[in-house]
Amino acid sequence: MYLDTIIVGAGFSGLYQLHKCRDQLGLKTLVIEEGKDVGGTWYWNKYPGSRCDTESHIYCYTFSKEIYKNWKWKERYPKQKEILNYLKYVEKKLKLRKDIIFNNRVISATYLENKKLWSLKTNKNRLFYCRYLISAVGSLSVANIPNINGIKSFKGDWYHSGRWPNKKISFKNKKVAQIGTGSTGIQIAPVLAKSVKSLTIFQRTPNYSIPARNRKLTKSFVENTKKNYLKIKNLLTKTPGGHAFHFAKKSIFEFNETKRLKILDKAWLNGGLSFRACFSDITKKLSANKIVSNYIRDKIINIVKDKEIAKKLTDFGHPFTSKRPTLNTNYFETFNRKNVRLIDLKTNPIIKITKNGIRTRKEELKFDKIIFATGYDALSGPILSLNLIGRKKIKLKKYWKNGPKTFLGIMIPNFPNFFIISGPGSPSVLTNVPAQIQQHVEWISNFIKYLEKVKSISVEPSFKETESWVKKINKLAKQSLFMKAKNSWYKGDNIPGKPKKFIPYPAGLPQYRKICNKVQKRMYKGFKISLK
Ligand code: N01
Repeated sequence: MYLDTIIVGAGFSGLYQLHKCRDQLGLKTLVIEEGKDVGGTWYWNKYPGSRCDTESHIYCYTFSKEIYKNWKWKERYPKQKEILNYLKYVEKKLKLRKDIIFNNRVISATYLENKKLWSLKTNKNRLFYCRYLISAVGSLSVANIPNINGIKSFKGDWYHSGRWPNKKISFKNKKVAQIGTGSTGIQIAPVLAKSVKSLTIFQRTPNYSIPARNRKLTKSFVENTKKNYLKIKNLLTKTPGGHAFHFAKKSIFEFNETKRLKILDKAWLNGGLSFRACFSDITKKLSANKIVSNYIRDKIINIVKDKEIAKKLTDFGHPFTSKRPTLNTNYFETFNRKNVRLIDLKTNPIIKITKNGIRTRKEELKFDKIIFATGYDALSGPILSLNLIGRKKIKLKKYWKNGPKTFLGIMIPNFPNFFIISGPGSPSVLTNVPAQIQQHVEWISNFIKYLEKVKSISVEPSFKETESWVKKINKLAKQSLFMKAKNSWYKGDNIPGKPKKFIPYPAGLPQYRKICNKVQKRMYKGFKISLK
């Protein structure tokens, strides 16, 4: 099957990109999706307690006033099901389904230099050809399932949060093990704890977490967001993370202790990701960060009744926000329940998974079910899973051997006409992802429009620009607090053998947008465009 454009993935990015390519650029476009339906992340992440920790009125598309105004969010943070329904609504509204094929995973993509086409193969042995190939596979779609000895011998069921089965799973009265305490684990535990017989949480690194303070949205709030559609849309282009909050202008050091505490208490009570923005320097300056990190530690210690457990939950060893900040609803309170236990993997590591459960250094534990909330081979993993072979038979795996290299996070030398939405080298996971996705889809679409106009047969970035983009990211990362975390998936530390390089662009969405716009204005300087 021959197409102008193939998009891989039918989540937030793939759906919008299909609309742009098909309906605005007039290209014959197809989306190939592994799942049975649209949704991407929100199709796969059906684990108990799954919801977004960005606020609903901004965790959505803003490109269409009509779509924005016609959808009513119910809660401050939308549940997985609600986001999935939203994406299905958008898909229906834009009549996208007819150009999506489901249940097909792209297993290889090879550039045919003589034909100037990409050839794609799926796991169902279907073959496709296209001129433009766009990755909309997301940043967090390749599950990290730790290679723990004995997993095959386990008689019970096990699941990864990001590959949750499509059927209903009952945990009622079961003995459950949960490995991992990142954003996902912190969401799962309080929900599961209510119905299981016992929940044993295996923690490798304690995590800072801010109260989410979820609530039902009032009618007037919802009406207000719709009235202020343009204002909100505009605001999301101005804030560093594409969120609806600005960072405070003043440093924490401009206040005395009493005033500081008052500001922190107010932000804590409000909850949400904006907590980190209540002073200008929490995410930037170690001395400011320390004060806030200690504040959070004290809050947690106050919640958890058992002081030994509280200590284990707060033995952080990294600054707040140097790893992905998480939100919680009663996560720390969960450890006050009689049926919940914390295992600190630092002092009591897992030796193996057995027929009946998990053996740690200190004991043998029996479980009916194991949940891996162990995260992802982030950003580069999903792109590498496409098994791309570019010009001169160059394998992407080889070119990225020492870490992902892209220009603007969008294109790779020797991989012509291949575009990435929210890929390595773009702000992606450091932002409110739909905001970044829209910026990328619009930029890529403008680029393709230009390429069509000038009758380009192929385009790729120069090595020089690509190398200098990678250097720029490394330099920016070095100046940031992100590098103060010993182990973080932002730097690939969670995957054995993965190059330890900071992956996303860390200087914020407005700065990144500015650079992209400049490249566009300068007729795509940094890209080599070959004409017919
Ligand atoms: O994954 P994580 P996640 N043995 O990598 C531990 C998005 N998200 O799924 O910190 C034992 O953050 C690991 O320990 P450590 C969001 O961007 C969004 O929770 O590496 N433990 C950690 O505790 C988020 O950041 C929403 O030492 C192991 C945990 O598993 C991203 O997804 C909701 C281990 C993994 O945490 C990923 O979050 C949920 C091992 N071998 C998620 N390997 C929204 O609301 C790893 N761990 C939008």
